[in-house]
Amino acid sequence: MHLPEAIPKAELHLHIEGTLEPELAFALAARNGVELPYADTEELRRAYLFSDLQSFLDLYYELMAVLHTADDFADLADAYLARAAAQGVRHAEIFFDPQAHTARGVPIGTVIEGLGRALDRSEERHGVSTQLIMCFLRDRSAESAMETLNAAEPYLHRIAGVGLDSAEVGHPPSKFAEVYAAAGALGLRKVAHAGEEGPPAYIREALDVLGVERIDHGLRAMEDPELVERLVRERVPLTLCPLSNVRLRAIDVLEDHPLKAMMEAGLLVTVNSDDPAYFGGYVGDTFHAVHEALGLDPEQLRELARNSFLASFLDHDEERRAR
Ligand code: ES4
Ligand code: ZN
Repeated sequence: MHLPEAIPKAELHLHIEGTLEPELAFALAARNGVELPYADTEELRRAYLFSDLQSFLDLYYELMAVLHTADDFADLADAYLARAAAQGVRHAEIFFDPQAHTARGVPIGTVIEGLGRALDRSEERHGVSTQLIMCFLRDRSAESAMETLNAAEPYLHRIAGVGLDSAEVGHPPSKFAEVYAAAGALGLRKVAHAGEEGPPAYIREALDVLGVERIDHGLRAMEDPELVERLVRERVPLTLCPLSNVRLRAIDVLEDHPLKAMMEAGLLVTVNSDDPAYFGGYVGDTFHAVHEALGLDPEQLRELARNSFLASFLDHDEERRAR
């Protein structure tokens, strides 16, 4: 059998800002004259003791202060693509959080042009095809999301779809009904984080109110057998992130993760890295970890890899070529 790391796969749940390794954070801080409140990379790594989603997000947003120029975003994305390629990734659908940058005075065009520069040379340089998914921060207002969509209009040729991320509880999908309708009318694909910390009802809302084609995480679907039945029947893909769930304390230990039970229930699940710089591994490492912790057999690992292409935005011919 191939090593789990080496199986060709697609990554569908990856926040590009969550690939900022401490070494690159310090290098960009020096380049941009930004002072980080950590003495060195080791002290920064020691800060990665999260108790929940919010404690992670606080650090995630803080470290973004080092990202200023289009070159910074290009370097960030290029470093991710090199690591992903080394772990068998052939196709990546990459989230970015424009509001986290525009709120600090970095124009959305700088972000998209910088990321786009790395993505444009990714097939040639790394053998990885790419798409970009623009996420709205759900703990900001619906108006701010709509302003973000409007600001992105000159760059829509670079954007495949929209997503919804950040602090989930108290910010149900229905808050963003209008901006998702507008995104759909512009021809954008639609996904949303739901059921990471939020209840199964948020997964239903993402499907019924936002019309998403994929659920990011969807972990808490398992509390609701009727919802599981629907997700199986409608073949709704779930982009699971097992290492993230452990680091953010949604699950105590990887051995308790319901991934295998979800596969056995007939759900179309994929395995992804979420924020690999923070959660202890890229997607190949994640395949390796679930193989070890959950005893997935080689056929189940191949199923996860197959699912990742089936659940991607690639059409059938593109998907076959990427595999
Ligand atoms: C995120 Cl793990 C996770 N959940 C929600 N929003 C996010 N943004 C970056 N990582
Ligand atoms: Zn995520």
